[in-house]
Amino acid sequence: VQADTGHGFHSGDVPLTTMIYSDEPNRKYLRDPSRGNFATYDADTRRFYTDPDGDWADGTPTHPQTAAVDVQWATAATYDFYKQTFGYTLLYNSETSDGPSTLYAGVHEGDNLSNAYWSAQCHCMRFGDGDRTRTNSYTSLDVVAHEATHSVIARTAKLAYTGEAGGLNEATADIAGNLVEFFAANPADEPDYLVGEKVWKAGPLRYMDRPSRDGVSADCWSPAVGSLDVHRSSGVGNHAFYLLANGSGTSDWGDSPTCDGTTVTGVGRDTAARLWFHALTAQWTSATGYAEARAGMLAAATELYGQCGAEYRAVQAAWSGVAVTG
Ligand code: ASN
Ligand code: ZN
Repeated sequence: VQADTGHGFHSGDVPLTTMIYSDEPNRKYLRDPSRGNFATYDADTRRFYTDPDGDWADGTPTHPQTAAVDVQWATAATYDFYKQTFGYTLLYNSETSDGPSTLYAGVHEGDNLSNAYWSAQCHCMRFGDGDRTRTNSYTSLDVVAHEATHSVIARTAKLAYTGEAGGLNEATADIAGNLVEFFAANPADEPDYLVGEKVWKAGPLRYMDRPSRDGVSADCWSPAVGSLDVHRSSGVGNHAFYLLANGSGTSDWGDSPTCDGTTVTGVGRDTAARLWFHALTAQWTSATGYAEARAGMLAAATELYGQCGAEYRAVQAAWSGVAVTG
């Protein structure tokens, strides 16, 4: 196990755990044996990244290793977040219905691609470089943690990717992306309840405090929400999480209002995270929509904190605050 340094574009100067194979003593591989052997490859050449001296990339988007440093570091942070916060191990080496699989990440995907995704088929993540004019490389911490979280969802609630379950799926990925930002506390990437703020130059891709700030996402549940794109119906879940963690009227950027005009008192980010993750792993199923999300999280609150305590009532208030009533 090697302790190296990388120079990322979004992440800045970061530590990297890498390895050397005994039959190739003169090069290091961007592969982390301390975290399930997670590794990053070049989507064009399909080769894993190697380096002669362990000083990786130079922080510029033109150096081929730079995006790989961002992703490798961000995936390590995501791994540590899940392990330390929930005792959950991201199964990079795991059995799927197709046999053993490892969650690898490909960078420089496509041609100036302004997107990133997780694929159930390859059980891998892929990251585009952005067009460099309107977008940067899609390798920021919140984006990487978002994509890795799709693999967590696929192993737990298995939320569908359409309708309200799809919105809840996307919200879960956005929430985790932000929780990992808070966890990593990287001075190069301040935590903020914004999604993809380092990726799209004109502003964040999405806002959790008041999702409609992007002009298209939903703040509040309505019967129409289930027919929106999953990245827009996610607003209901993102907003509920924001209210649960922080309460209403707390945003620096707007006033984070509730949909029913009530005041919500937050339980704090750590408790909100614990409630959400417990609902995801123990209550929700593939067909869970927003009403079932509320019911499942109330059950989680009872399991974790007892019946009708402060946490239970905060969960009620947060979901009611986004117009998901019991
Ligand atoms: N970046 C998107 C996501 O992970 C890609 C997609 O539309 N599935 O949600
Ligand atoms: Zn997603």
